[in-house]
Order: sequence, then C-alpha cells, then structure tokens
Amino acid sequence: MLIKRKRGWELPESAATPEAVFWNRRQVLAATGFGLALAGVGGTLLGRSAALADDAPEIDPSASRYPVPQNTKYTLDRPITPEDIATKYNNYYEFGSNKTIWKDAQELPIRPWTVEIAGQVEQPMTIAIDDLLGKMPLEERLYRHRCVEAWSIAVPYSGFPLKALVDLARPLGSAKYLVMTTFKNPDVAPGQRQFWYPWPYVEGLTMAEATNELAFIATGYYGKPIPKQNGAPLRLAVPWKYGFKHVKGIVRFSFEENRPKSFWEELVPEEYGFWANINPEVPHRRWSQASERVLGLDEMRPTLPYNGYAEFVAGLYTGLEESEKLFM
Ligand SMILES: Nc1nc2c(c(=O)[nH]1)N[C@H]1C(S)=C(S)[C@@H](COP(=O)(O)O)O[C@H]1N2
Ligand SMILES: [Mo]
Repeated sequence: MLIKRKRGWELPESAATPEAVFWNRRQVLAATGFGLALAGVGGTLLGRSAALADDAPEIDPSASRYPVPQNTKYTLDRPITPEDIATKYNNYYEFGSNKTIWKDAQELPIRPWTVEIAGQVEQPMTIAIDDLLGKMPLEERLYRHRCVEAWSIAVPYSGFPLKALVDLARPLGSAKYLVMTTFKNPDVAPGQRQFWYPWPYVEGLTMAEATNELAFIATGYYGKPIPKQNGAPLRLAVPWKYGFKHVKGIVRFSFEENRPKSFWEELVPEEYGFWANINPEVPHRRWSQASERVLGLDEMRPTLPYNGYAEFVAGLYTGLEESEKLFM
C-alpha cells in the first residue's frame, strides 16, 4: 500500500518502511478529516496503526514549506554551526537542566498546536499553527545566538518577522509589551513537574523591540521545520539579546500594558532581568561576558556589543541607560 510521494511532509525514501507509510497515510487521513471514516472501517486496523505509531518517524505537516528564500541582509562573521551541534546541545528546562534534552523533547506533541493572540488587541483570536504559517511571509535568516552562559552558535533560522504577527494581531494603543508564553504540559515535560520553577516559561519585549526588523519568529532550522528541542513549532529569535529571551514552544502572544516578569527574572532577579541585551563590558554576577565559546570551533571569540547587531537596535535604548538595567 504505497502512497505516491510528492510533498515534503511525506517520507524520505530511506524511511519508507511499510509501517512508516501506514503511519503517514493515517496522518493524511486525519489532516483531511477522513480520520473518522477510517475509524469506521475497522478497529483492528486503527489499533494496529496506533501500536506502530510509537516507532514510526513523525511527519511534520509544515515540511513542504521549506526551504524558504534567504534574506541576505543579515550576514555572519563566522561559519554556520554544524547542524548536529545546534540540534543536540540545547537549553530547554521543560525537558531538563542539562544540555542533552534533545531526545526527551521528542515527547512534545506539536500537532494540533494552537496559538492564542490575546490582551490589548482589536480582536483576540486563536489560530492553528499551520494556518498561521500560511499567512506569514517565510524567509531564512542567518543569525548569531549568544547564551548568557557564554557559548554561541551561528544558525540558519526560517520563519517570519515578529512584526508580521503584530500586524496580524492589531494591538491597541494601550499595548506596551508583547508577552510570549511557552506551553505547559507536565505529562510530557518532566522539568515542569519540578515545582520550584515558575512555569510556564514567559518572556517579553517592548512593542518597539517586538516590531524591530531583527525580531524574528523561527519556525524552521537548517532549511527544515524547526526541531522540537529548538522550540518547535515556533520560538523567538532576538539575536542582540541573551539566549534566555528566545522563548520556545510558544502558545500565547499577549499584548499587555504592564511589563511582565520573565521566567529567569522571577527565579533569580539578581542575575537576570527584563532587557538582557548583550554587552561584553557588563559581567554576569558569576562570570565575565567579554568572550564566548563558539560551539563547533575550538575557539573563544570576543563578544560584541548587542552581539554585533548594534546598528539595528542600539537606538531602541537611548535615554534608558540611567534608569534601566539594560544588560542583564
Ligand atoms: N521555553 C523555554 N525556552 C527557552 C529556554 C528554556 O529553558 N525554556 N532556554 C533558553 C536559553 S537559555 C537558550 S540559550 C535558548 C537555546 O536555544 P537552542 O537550544 O535552540 O540553541 O533557548 C531559550 N529558550
Ligand atoms: Mo541561554
């Protein structure tokens, strides 16, 4: 029972075992609304497919959208990090506090996935991820990523400018901040059973930051749908800010009048704040931020102000230096 392969969400040749093909077909049926019809055909069949589903590779229904054209405006000063490193050395506390959560993150179901647009907007709405992807202008960008822990990577994200989502949401004049929230599902995310963390993970930007051209929502990585460990189906990328601002697995965009308290700020306010702009001259309370370990190269490199993106974003902060802790 072979299905003709013509779309990205279908399987690569190598993976097309009979089980995988069956699983594939089941997903197609579910996606087109024929799932119920299949259920009517026979419980045995369905039962068997469910049993096989555990081993079958999961097919991301957005795969046919990638690769997308590259926006060449954003350039790197170093080679792209090998994909195998960027997808296997991660921070995602929902799945554990070590760097090797990539396997555990596969437990996260990413379909169906509904995104809520809420707060100070003309019309609050919920939208299914694949409908949202269909509305957004997808492009690829090469960005540097600098973690507050002083390691860095350089990666190809696919996705859309956050401003496109803001335009879709039509915020009211009273909206001052955009607050983004990660899923909460302790059944699949063991870290979320650790009660001392303030789940769900929350991050925020000012409206000026959110509509800056660099603010990006990544939905793809290395020319494919973004892997779960990197924040599927959508995560923030704000490359002038430390990595912890790059909230993963977003389910909610809320436009707010008041500044949110983000996950790390709530947990360790002496060390992590709202702004988190990268500045080599402002050390972390426990280590220097002057240089960074470039993953994949056996190399330390000096960290640049705003991670090298000052020309795009430094102007956002004029006049705030005195009153705000911009660099933690
Ligand atoms: N929901 C959530 N988002 C998160 C984190 C997290 O623990 N939970 N970690 C952050 C940190 S500290 C970093 S450095 C980046 C890492 O992204 P990457 O694993 O895709 O490189 O994700 C950020 N987004
Ligand atoms: Mo980080």
